[in-house]
Amino acid sequence: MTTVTPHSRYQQDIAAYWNAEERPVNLRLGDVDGLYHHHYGVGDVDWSVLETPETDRDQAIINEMHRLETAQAHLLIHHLGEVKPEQRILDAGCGRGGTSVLAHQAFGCHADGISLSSKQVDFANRRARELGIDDKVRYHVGNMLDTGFTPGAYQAIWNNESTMYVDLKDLFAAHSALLARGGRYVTITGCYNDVYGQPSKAVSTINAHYECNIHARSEYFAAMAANRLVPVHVENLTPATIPYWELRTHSSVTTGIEDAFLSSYKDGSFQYLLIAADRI
Ligand code: GPP
Ligand code: MG
Repeated sequence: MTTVTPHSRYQQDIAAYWNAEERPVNLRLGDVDGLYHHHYGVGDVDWSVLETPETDRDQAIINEMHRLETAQAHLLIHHLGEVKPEQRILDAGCGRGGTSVLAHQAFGCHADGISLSSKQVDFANRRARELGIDDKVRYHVGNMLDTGFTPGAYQAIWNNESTMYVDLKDLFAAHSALLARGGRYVTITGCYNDVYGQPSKAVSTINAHYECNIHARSEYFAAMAANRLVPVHVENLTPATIPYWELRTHSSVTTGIEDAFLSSYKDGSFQYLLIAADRI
């Protein structure tokens, strides 16, 4: 396994957390079609899956959850705009690599993924080899705040639920340096709602569960504005993700965090947000 020296003790802890992670909610969903995601789902649920005969019901629920997670990735990719086959894109906090595979398939372009977890990177590179796309899709063990990649080399960069592991000012400074002028940045993230106030008990529970630090919604826009990233589209995906979490409570792959998501989305303390921004 490749290793890097993370910059902080916290990053070492995060690498260890994701190196140890083998939750069925991620592996069994990925096994459906070989696309392994580390994010949640959006869109309407086909509730008829709950009427499936008992022997097949759990697999039907898992298939449906996976469909909604893949729909989330397609939504993010849609907001990357136009990417030409000769251009490069970067998946910051790539997990087991699912979003990069779909983005490469959408654009035919080069995709780099970066993660602190050598286990995730090895897994993702193995999948790219199996898919025969490893000449164009490469995953790297590294720190998204200090990638060592070529400045200005990327037409698009995204964080699919990975911003809660980094300081946003540092993150957007790094992305701004890597993006070409006119390039696109997209994140889908969970953020706490400034209108509610400070992080609620459920938001704190989510932080403890994933060893992350969910940012305020306002922090995103302040840190983007400070780093030449100008929002072109902002969408509150909270109503679109609640059905996914409700379906997840009916599955055999619950992790115990479902109620914290559902209660904080419903009491307004937490939001599932998409932000797309231009690098000016
Ligand atoms: C990853 O999803 C989740 C995170 C990286 C952090 C939390 C995200 C927020 C929006 C707060 P996963 O697919 O690994 O999680 P799970 O195992 O629960 O499905
Ligand atoms: Mg998951």
